Amino acid sequence: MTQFQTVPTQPIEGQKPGTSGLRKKTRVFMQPHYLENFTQAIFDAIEGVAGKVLILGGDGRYFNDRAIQVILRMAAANGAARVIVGQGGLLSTPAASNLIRQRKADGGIILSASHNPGGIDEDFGMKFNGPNGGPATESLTDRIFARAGELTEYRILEAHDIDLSRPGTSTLGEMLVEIVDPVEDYAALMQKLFDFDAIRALFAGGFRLHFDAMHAVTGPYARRILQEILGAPAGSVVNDQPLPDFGGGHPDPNPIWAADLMARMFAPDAPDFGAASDGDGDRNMIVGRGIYVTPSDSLAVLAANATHAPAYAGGLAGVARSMPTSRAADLVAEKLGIGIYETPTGWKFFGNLLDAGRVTLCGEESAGTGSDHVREKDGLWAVLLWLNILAARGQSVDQIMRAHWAEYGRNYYSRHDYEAVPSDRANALIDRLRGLLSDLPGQEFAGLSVAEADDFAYLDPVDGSQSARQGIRILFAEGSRVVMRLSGTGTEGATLRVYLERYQPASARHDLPVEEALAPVIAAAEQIAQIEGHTGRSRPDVTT
Ligand code: VG1
Ligand code: CO
Repeated sequence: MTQFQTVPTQPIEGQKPGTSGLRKKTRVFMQPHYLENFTQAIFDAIEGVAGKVLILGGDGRYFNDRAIQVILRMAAANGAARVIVGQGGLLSTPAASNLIRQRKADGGIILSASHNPGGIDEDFGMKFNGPNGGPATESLTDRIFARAGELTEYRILEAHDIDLSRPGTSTLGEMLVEIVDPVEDYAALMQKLFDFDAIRALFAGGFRLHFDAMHAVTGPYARRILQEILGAPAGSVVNDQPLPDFGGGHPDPNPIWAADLMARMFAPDAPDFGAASDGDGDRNMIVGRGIYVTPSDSLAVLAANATHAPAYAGGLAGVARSMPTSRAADLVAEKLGIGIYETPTGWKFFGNLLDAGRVTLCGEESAGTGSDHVREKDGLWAVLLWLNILAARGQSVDQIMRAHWAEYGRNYYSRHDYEAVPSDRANALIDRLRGLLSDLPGQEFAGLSVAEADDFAYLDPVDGSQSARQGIRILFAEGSRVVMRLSGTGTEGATLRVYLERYQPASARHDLPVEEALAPVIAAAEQIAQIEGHTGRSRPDVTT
């Protein structure tokens, strides 16, 4: 027999969603009432879930399975009509976004700390997406946080665990629980967007792919779509078994954490195309034989070539990029005569632009790219669009990049991360910069003169909402730029991100090592921000 319970609780400090949901150490999430409080706060902030349909799944990290059982029991006790769960508790973030839209659900809960490592001593996370399939807007996350701060009780059902291992429908109290294949609907969507015949022909012609799923959620998706449907040979997708600790690695697709992939792609017998994805499947990394494509460049190339894919054959409405992302995409948008939007970091800011039909493609420097097909960034989608373009153009990644730079110029780009810096020191660095902003224009640092400096503020052109203090921008007269902000996804101290960009129009100078091309910008950033003085570190912990 099932029994509803109202459990007395009290607010737990710090349940404030960051750039992408609430992220904490797994052990914090496992504390009594922690998950329950936050879940109830979400339900209350959306005015309850009575009679509603929700999507639920996660990236398979440690505690994913337990959290799903708890959330199901709470949804039932709160009167939800139906919860649709990915088999085995798995759903990639873009697949969850798609399911919300396909099934016209009222929203969804995605369990993931994305690119952060998993395990009992690592990170766990939880995000809520609304009926458009996109991340909760800032006003909603503010409401969730406010609700979490005043909670006195939550509702839960006493019941046995639901078997998540087989597709089918069962009941939990009055609520229906529907277990679905996590890949099926997503694969069908991809088939609609791209020229699968052309990609199939590419593989049939001997084109070699190496996709590293990093033991995260994309494994089953990549195996089904790339190998089973598109015919890439078995073994093209590696590390395709999702593991609770991602095999001990960081499921973060960049040259540092996907070092194996980089080594493979720079070896003499390298495959034609390499790619990787992150914990929850929304990020992508693109590598050609002997050439790494920065996410900022990738966005620009995809924008310039999207019409090769059936879904975008009619052209793009516009392009949006997060502020720290390089301005390579701006040059493409300008040439195409379409809109270009600059938003704060985090996918939630793209939702309104996509919903309003103002943009078709969006991207972030952190390896996130996506389109209006869902309301999240989408790792495998980016890989498929690249494959579609490669098939259509019949050129290598290297040839495509060189031609792109020759046409538009090259935006050399790098991000330097200083991780787990004591929060007071990181805040002091940013506060000091804020104080300097008005004096910077006209001053010279490492041979670069400052043209403009500000703390980025965003006015959403669709709903008029405002978001201030989104990152320090320093623009130099030569078209170079430094951006500095603190991460909103870490779980330990503060992470200072320093984004460095330098524009080089001349083809003869498109072959420089990135660090060399950026040297003056790196020196100027240090002189202006006194990074070593504040953090005590003479070099970044991670450079991507
Ligand atoms: C980081 C990235 C940001 C991305 C966010 C979520 O945020 O910089 O571009 O949207 O992670 O991505 P922050 O605040 O740490 O810089 V994911 O793949 O973690 O959902
Ligand atoms: Co992610």
